[in-house]
Amino acid sequence: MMSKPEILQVGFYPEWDQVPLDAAFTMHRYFEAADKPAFLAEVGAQITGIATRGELGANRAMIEACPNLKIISVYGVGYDSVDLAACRERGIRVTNTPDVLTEDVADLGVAMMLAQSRGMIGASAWVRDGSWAAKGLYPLQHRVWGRRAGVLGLGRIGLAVAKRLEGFGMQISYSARAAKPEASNWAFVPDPVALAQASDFLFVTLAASAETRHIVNGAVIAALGPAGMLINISRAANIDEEALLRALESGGLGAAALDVFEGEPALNPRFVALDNVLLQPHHGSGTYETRKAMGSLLRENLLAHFAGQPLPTAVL
Ligand code: 8YV
Repeated sequence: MMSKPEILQVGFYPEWDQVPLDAAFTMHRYFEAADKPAFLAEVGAQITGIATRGELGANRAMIEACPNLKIISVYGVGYDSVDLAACRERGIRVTNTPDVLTEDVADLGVAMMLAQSRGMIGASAWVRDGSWAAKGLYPLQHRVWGRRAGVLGLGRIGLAVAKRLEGFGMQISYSARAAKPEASNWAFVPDPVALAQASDFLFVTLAASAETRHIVNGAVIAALGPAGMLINISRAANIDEEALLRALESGGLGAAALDVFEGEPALNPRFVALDNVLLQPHHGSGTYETRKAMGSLLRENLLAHFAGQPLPTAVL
């Protein structure tokens, strides 16, 4: 009987993924190892595949600890935490899980905008803690419909966000490498500062890379301004968090709704102290339906590779 391929499992997967993974592969649970460097030294030579998560990736040290590595399968659309240069040097395949999560991430981004603009988290507390009865009407908030939305990055998720915003009658502008034919109804504004100036709500939806690091800088944040809201459903690295915190603390930016943070799940405690920020735990794709689809695609890519078949969703 052929031995099962040896896979380095970087992070947790739910049981409905873990059971079929254990059936098809010998899974080495890196995330459970107390001494991770020692664990890699022990199992690295046996590893021919890595199963990771979008936010965890696979760095060069991990890749180099696995001299027989052939494929990295990412549970997530973002592969910015995978060292692609190290993979290219050795011809290591890389796959991700696009499309299956697009709509959920877009849903959450729009929900975050609505929840923060209409003060829904505070309003729920207002009812629950008796303030409604004791203090009367909840303070007025701000509408969303008909206002200006900017989408920074019109890939799969940005396009899904913009289509949702059309339903709110919003004036939509977007930034991308080039104008997109499918976006002819919206204004193409390539410069991020100009896009922020044209927006009340600015969605950050572009894939993270070395080129996009801190693309949302102090100038973009200032252009969005005291009445503006920044919504980030991409990666924290796309935003200069220090500039963002200063603007939120000083009133230079009206509000933010964030699903990702530098150092997550730990985040800068200054965010927690602010009442003009909606905080979400990197949950854009966090539904049963979507995570099950992501897990299936993660496995399909690994199974296809070891069967010598074309990879369903290859990045490299
Ligand atoms: C994933 C994400 O759910 O797709 C990505 O890149 O960041 C999320 O949608 C997360 O990485 C899974 O752990």
